[in-house]
Amino acid sequence: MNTDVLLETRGPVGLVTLNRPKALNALDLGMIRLLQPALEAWAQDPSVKAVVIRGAGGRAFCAGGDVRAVAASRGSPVPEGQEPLSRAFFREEYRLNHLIHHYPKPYLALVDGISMGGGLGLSVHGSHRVVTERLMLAMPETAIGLFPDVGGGWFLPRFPGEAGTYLGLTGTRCNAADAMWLGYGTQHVPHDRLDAVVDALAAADWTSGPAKDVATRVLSGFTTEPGASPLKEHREEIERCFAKDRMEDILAALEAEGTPWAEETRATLGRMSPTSLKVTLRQLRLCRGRPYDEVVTVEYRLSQHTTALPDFREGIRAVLVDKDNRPKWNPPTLAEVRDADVEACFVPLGERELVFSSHT
Ligand code: QUE
Repeated sequence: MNTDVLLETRGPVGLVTLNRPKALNALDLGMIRLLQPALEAWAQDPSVKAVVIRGAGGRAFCAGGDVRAVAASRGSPVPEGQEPLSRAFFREEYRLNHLIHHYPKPYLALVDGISMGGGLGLSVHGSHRVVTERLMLAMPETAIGLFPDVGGGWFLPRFPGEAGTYLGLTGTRCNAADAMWLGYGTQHVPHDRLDAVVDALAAADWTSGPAKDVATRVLSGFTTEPGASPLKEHREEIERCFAKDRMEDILAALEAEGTPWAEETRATLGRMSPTSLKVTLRQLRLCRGRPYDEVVTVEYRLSQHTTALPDFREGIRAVLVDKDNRPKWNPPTLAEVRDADVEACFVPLGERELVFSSHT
């Protein structure tokens, strides 16, 4: 029996526990295949009033997608009659995110600890994101030759000003106060109150009003102040430097800024995949203000094209396999990444385009 996702009901609450703590609850295809039918069934079940999702182990909500397995599969031949993991994984992950995005009931993520990449896909699309003082939030994909997927093209441009551009390009880690300022967090609740939150949701009177309002009211009894956001303190510099449409212009603006923050940011960008940076900036500009379903179509194309490029396997090697954190990017500099190489990542996939049926 696969116990990587625990599913139970607590009265009117469908409770999901991501249960791969050794891998920081990173989402693999098996977990997606447990989650999708359970969430579909709860959406239809009138006795379930809300869904709560959390991570086991106390360190992470979800560290991302199982990009390591995808990278490994990119390097080996696909058995006859089978589909490559890179195709199945991203398609099913996007289908799950789509279900959550359009979920007909309150969907509450208790985001306690690490939440990166695919972890945002399992949380940002729901109705409530309860964050705790242990939150560590990031979209770090440019460090592994990828791009901010799972709807990054949709939610990053909705963060204040250019904060999403900054976070998507640099992979900067945010704390709970940052997450509340961004609008990712909807409630800040102390870590040691989360079990009580689940109990209160299970005991709530769901007939007293619209389910979303009931959930909000229950949570309001647990909220605390998150403190000042370090990210917010840099919002003016972020505006000045990241409201550009070309990576070269962002780097020039950071250089002109000349502050320690700007120098550190420039150094961070210098470690990321140059191809990823250019693809990500183009993604964020192209998708800004577009409806979610359109953004996801673009991102699925990006997932298929970018995982075939050398930087993806090299990024996984450097960050997750050998952990030397010394990736050799190809091409190695922004100047060598041609516009045509960037555009090639956005090309439609013909008969393999992502399509959603009306109820998924
Ligand atoms: C960028 C990413 C991921 C990452 C690191 C990055 C990612 C991901 C993981 C991860 C971390 C710990 C694990 C694991 C995976 O790290 O998507 O299985 O135990 O899943 O810089 O996109």
